[in-house]
Amino acid sequence: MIGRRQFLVVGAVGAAAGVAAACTKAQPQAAKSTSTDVSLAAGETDTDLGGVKVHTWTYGNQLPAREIRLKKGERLRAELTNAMPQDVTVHWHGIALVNDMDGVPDLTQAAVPNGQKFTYDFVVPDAGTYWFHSHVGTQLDRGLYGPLIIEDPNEKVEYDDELVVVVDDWIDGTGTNPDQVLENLRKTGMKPMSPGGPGVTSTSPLGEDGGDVTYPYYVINGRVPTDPQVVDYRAGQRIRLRVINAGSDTAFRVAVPKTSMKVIQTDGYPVVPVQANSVILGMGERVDAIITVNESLPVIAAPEGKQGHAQLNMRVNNAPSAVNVDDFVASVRKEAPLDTATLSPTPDVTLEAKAPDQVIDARLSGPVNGYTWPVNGILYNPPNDGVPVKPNQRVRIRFINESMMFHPFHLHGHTFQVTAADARSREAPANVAKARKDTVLVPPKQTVEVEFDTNNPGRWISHCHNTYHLEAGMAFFLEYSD
Ligand SMILES: [Cu+2]
Repeated sequence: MIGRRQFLVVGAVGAAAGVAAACTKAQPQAAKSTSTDVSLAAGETDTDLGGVKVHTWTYGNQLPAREIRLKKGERLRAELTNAMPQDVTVHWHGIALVNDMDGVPDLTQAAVPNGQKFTYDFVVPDAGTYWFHSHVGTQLDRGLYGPLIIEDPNEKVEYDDELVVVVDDWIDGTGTNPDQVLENLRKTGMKPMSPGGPGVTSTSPLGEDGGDVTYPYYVINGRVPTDPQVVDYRAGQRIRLRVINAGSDTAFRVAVPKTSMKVIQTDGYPVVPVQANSVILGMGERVDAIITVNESLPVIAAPEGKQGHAQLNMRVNNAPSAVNVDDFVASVRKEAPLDTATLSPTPDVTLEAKAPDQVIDARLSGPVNGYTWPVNGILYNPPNDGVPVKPNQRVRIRFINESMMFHPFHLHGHTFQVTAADARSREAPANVAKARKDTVLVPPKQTVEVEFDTNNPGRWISHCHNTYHLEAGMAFFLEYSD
């Protein structure tokens, strides 16, 4: 077992190396990498979701937070300030960064109290669609999130424009808030939602339980479907959708009427392209897909196992859309969606096949003892109970879901390869490598196996990306030094 002090040393060395390798934007010619400076002011704000006014917490008074975009290999410096009544952090979801910049309270840093600041400073090694969000308490179910897009100047993907689509389930400021939601779940130990709601269909790969929370709204880029964001395009434009599920308790099926999506990436990593009519995304997952827009059409996200939908409108020639959205949502629910875990990685990101040096079983269960969600019978207890691994080894994690609810499981600091996904293996043979991902859907009563190489020392949390399950203990962490 490695002590806390050693980990702080590891982190400090990594950060110092990052500083030495980078310089500021003012003198880019002198450096291997340029840097981008942003400020993230966490605070309370009044936000208009499109006729629905809510008081919530955001970074920079904006929902989602202003997009951060930089190039692969560049350095990001983000100064977080806190004007909120709770401590806060920023986690950079999916980025293989130095451990002490990972934003996990009690594991990689002390959360930042009201009136204090913390500067995140790290190099982004990999291109793709990522995002950032608070990792404290139930704050992800407020408005503390935003897109993080890393471009690869050498990427060979053709499109004319891109559209970042951040999907979320919304309850904060609607007469309750996420802390009260969690308190109610703990009090009742039961879910307020009856199983088998109208959103449940026989095509659901996630079973009959859509989640623990009933949300009044679903939003895309902070707007409800009755007054959605509108983006103008010319007929025939090829649009790269970068879809991010920033929800806390909701998986979404994403689809565009009359349109086949060419799926090219998931969780920032390229896949062998496939065409899909709809893609299911668990909380924390992302998908990049290219579509051609020939007429005004909505982008739709249908919450799995729940009623309603989220929407964004793509407009061509200022024309209204002819699509009946309710009919389209119903049709999307009838057809099996693409699960990104079944995709094949491109050869350049496929892990070399080798036997694992270590296998870690993570048995997921709950709710037990009221409202707790343990892993291997243990509730997350940082910085205790870390799982030791060794550097430069192949590690396999088997996520064994013994519960009746789906869990999108996320590993920080690494992008694993899905190697087996139970029922879904029928679609892609078990011995064929599947997508590189940092978050994977683990359906009820199924086992999903992932593998990765221990090439980024530190203390890395692995957790369910359901905000309430994480707060109720569904996490563990790996630890290693180099
Ligand atoms: Cu979960």
